[in-house]
Amino acid sequence: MGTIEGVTVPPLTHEMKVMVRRNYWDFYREHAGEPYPEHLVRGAAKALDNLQRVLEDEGVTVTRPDPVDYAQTEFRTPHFESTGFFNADIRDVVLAVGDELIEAPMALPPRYFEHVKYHSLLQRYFERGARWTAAPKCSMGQHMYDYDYPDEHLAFFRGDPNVPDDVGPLAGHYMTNEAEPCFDAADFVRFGRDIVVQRSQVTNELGIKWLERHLGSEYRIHRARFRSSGPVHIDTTWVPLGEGRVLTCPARPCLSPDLLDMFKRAGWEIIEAPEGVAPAEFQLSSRWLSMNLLVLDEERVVVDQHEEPTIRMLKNLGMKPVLVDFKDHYVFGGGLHCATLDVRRRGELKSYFD
Ligand code: ABU
Repeated sequence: MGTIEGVTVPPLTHEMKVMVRRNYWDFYREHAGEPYPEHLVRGAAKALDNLQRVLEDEGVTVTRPDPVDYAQTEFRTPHFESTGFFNADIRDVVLAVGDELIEAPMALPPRYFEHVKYHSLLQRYFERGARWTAAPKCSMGQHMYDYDYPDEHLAFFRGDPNVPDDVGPLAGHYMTNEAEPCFDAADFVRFGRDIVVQRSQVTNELGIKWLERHLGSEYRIHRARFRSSGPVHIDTTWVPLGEGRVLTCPARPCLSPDLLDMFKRAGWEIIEAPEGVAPAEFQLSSRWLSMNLLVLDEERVVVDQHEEPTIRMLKNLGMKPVLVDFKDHYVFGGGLHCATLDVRRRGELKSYFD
């Protein structure tokens, strides 16, 4: 699980606009480099502690990064200068595939050094037998981003259904180009030996190819498209609920017939997630954090205790919702899946889609 202490408001550069909802752009312009308001950090830290307690009560071993004072995080590379880091979402930074932990190259400058926060934790896993890999870090130089990408298209937030088909990612046009491989780990979702990925504002085709070639024939990568005007991270769009069931976001329907066929042929049920209850339009995420669930096993799913419609859906499916008060973490853009990384699970590695 991640930690939130020390989060700093990132500068609102052109590329950061894919992360931040338009009505917060002025806040980010005014407060770049400053700590986020203390009451927000305190609330999110408490939500994370709630989650840790609930997971431990369910018998999950939870490890968290050592506390590090990142309050002073200005940095400069030969290609850019920035401040970092702005959330607790380890899911974006590290991909766990089998016994391998892969540091994602990331795509946004404030996240360049985010892996450092997890370094000693990853080293401890390495010492206990995990394979530890870092994907080639991209430079995050200006040549990687499309500076002609219009602000008004960057302002179409993830899953806004009113966006016409001929703009932005809906027309195959992204803010990141293909100059260097980049990806955030949260654009990949694992189904045993099959991994579904979306080309997003922070994951490009070269990044996907890097992972595909790196993992080799043991895993199959499936590229998928969803109707989203600003895709960033797949874990509020296509979310496994255990063997045979996947949740789909009604605001971001799947546009890949091959993927739908693959799931249907294997007998998987594709279930529309209910609307979330939180009225807020979070500054760093869509309102679909309600479906950003943490599945513990075939029966138990961790879900925010306020998300009544989702809780009802899980019960109707015969699953056991494990409730946690996590809503105060949403402001930093991360739900239960984002803030966690399941590193070790019982069971066998399966192929579901032969
Ligand atoms: N980090 C997950 C956010 C995805 C979304 O905004 O829907």
